[in-house]
Amino acid sequence: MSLGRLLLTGAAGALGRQLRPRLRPRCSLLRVSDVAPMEAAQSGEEVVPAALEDRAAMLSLLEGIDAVVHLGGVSIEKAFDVVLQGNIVGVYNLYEAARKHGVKRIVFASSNHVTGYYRQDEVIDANAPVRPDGYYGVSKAFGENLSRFYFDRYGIETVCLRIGSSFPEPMDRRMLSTWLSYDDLERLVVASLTAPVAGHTIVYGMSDNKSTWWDNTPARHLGYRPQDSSEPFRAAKEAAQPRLDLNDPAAIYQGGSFVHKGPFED
Ligand code: NAI
Ligand code: 15L
Repeated sequence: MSLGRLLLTGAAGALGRQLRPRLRPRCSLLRVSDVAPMEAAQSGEEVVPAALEDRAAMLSLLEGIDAVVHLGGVSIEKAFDVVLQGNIVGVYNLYEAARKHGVKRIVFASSNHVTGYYRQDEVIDANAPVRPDGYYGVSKAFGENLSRFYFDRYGIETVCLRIGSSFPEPMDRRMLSTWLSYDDLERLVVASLTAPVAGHTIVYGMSDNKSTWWDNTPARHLGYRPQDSSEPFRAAKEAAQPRLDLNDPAAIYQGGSFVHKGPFED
């Protein structure tokens, strides 16, 4: 199934650089965008620089687009004013442009930090109330809520991916529970774009890890079936990292070290 005319934001970032070549052959057109420098356009691509907080640029960016994979924005905890521009003003600009151009579906890169203040000894699903662990998590919760509003009011479907930790391999003990391989990321994004009915869905972006804090049962209609697991990395990660200090909030809460970030000076 062709993904049609697809926009990929955040194309210069770590996950954007992974997804760009994987999505290109599936699209009739892949338009890639970022504020940071991007590789030159390949056949079947358009490269369009744009800042998310630039409303006019975003309106023109979405012209003629069928669906969006929205990875762009601030991807770690930062001062509120920085997060505000990229992740709150920016996501509003994206959805308004989508509404004006009749875009049908958006895959929104949310984050596990929307629920980072749940404990590592509990398993939650996407129906649990949000408990963000910082301004970054709050901004992703805003994106999830805004996308729900645009679905209820305007029928724009969104799949919010609460991505765990998507890296070449888990980097520490925590990521044994949160890891999402790049291949599974691709599977999840493609499933989100091609599910016959997506509505407004929130799904945790994780591989088939043996230990997990998240239950994706409410998103089974997407048809996402992870094929990788953090388990082959477990012995090495446990040997490399001494046992966790269970008085440390980073070892207690699912958000890990994000619970230590800030406050930031103005
Ligand atoms: P990244 O930081 O490598 O890429 C984000 C891209 O967005 C960058 O290329 C940056 O230039 C661009 N960007 C930032 N502010 C912008 C603005 N105002 N206007 C236009 N472009 C802007 O992040 P990464 O790892 O590739 O993550 C992609 C998305 O997935 C992010 O939204 C992040 O929050 C989310 N995510 C990633 C996780 C991971 O494990 N890599 C985990 C959870 C969520
Ligand atoms: C995120 O949301 C970040 O974008 C990423 O850099 C990782 O730190 C990830 O969460 C995580 O929780 O491991």
